[in-house]
Amino acid sequence: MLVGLIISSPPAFAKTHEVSMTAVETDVIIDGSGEKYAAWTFNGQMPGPVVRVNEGDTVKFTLSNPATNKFPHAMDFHAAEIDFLKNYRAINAGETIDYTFVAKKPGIFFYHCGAPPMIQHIARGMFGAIIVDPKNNKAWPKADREYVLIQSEHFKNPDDVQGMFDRKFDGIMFNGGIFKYHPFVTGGGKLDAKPGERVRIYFVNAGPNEFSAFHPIGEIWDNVYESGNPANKLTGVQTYVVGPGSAATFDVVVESAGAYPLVTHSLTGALRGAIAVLLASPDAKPQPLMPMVPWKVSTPQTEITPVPVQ
Ligand SMILES: [Cu+2]
Repeated sequence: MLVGLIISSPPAFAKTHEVSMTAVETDVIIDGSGEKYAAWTFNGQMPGPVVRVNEGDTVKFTLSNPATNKFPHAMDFHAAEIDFLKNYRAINAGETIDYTFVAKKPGIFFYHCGAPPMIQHIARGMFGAIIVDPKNNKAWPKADREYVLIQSEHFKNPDDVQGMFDRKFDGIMFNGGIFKYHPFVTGGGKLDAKPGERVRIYFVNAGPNEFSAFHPIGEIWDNVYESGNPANKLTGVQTYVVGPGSAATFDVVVESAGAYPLVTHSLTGALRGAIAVLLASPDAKPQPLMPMVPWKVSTPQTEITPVPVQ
């Protein structure tokens, strides 16, 4: 029995993470003009905070729905393998829920509110990413730089649930912003890298409906890892489809200095907001894992345009 006990014990390196989030119904800024959107969020930001653990770690999760909110909310972690009815149920304003899971499989996973109508809770901003780093860090090459990018649809009228069912989106966002990483757009930023660096993009498609055809203009993905699991390795990929509710990890080694727009090649999405420019320069500075949350508005403007200034 002693042997059994030892085998069933968690590995010595496994940690327990206490992760608390609060459902916050609040306005967020979604573009460089300072446009406000009546969002529903985790922790007041869209997307919610990035959760990062190691394969085998335990997550003790608590969701609070403050009494000041108007709607029920919930949390569904795609990295967990636990009972849906018990753990992912919606809680009313003024309630909390907690549950525990072990992140058994490495990868990049979606998390989202599942309160009905789920299509609206995701469209309004209740989504995010959890990275489960592989136990064996030699399972893939070391990345020199890492970013999280989450694609989602923007519906101008946050109460038009029928429009969401009818796929009538007005824009596609990366990390909760229209052209958020487009340096030619007022207030737009960029993703930095140095030539020769292996840049790892943890990519999540929050949907709620549209597929992403993720493509690096001027480059080829060195490797794509389905669901971000090193065991699911593809090589030399031009475009990789990530469906709503799915995720993948993309490695690109930028060969030379220049601009490499990362887009969904579903052009109705790219041209309505889903362009993130990876700018390769020898003096590139470090950036956070998910840059610019919340959006930093530099100069107010009345119109957003992706056309370069002459
Ligand atoms: Cu919700």
